[in-house]
Amino acid sequence: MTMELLAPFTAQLDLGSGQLDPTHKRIERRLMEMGDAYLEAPDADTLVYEVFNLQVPETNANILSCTTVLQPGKVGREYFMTKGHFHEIRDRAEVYVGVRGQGAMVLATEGGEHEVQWMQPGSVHYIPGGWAHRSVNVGSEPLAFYAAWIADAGHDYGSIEQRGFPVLVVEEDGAPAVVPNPRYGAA
Ligand code: M6P
Ligand code: ZN
Repeated sequence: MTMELLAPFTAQLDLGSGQLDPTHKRIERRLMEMGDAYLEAPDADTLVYEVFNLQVPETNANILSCTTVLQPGKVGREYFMTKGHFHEIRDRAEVYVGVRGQGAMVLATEGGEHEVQWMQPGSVHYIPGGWAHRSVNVGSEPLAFYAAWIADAGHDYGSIEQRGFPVLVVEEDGAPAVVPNPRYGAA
């Protein structure tokens, strides 16, 4: 078997800002482009999160990774969150490591099983294949985490845009609460 020999590389993760240096590709998500994800319509085009990617060939022999820096904030009672996705190749797994701030990871299967895990600096999360995942910033400082996944996995956003997640993470009496999503499953 022949294999492509890549050059080893090292990047530096800034534990304060969550940024990776060097970053091969940076993605920015603003409220207006993900407005439908929230129950209430956002009224400003605020920056919600940035993703700092380390690129490698997208094959099942490689591992893609990135950091995400998710700003604190809310739309109505819902905390700022990522879009969330299944992997296009459903059985591909992923690992998250909390770097800064306080977060919630909402996980769901296509069958509607769901789970919420709490993220903090040093928390390590294993996301098995078949579980969609979304991160939510439940604190008052930026939430930063590192993620690594099998590089051919791909992102399926469409399923989440159509059905949503079974639960929402909202602020209730100044603290995060997990509540049913009244719009879950609606096409
Ligand atoms: C994590 C990983 C990335 C993902 C990012 C933002 O860092 O799961 O693959 O892109 O979160 O989440 P999303 O793509 O759902 O907006
Ligand atoms: Zn993923």
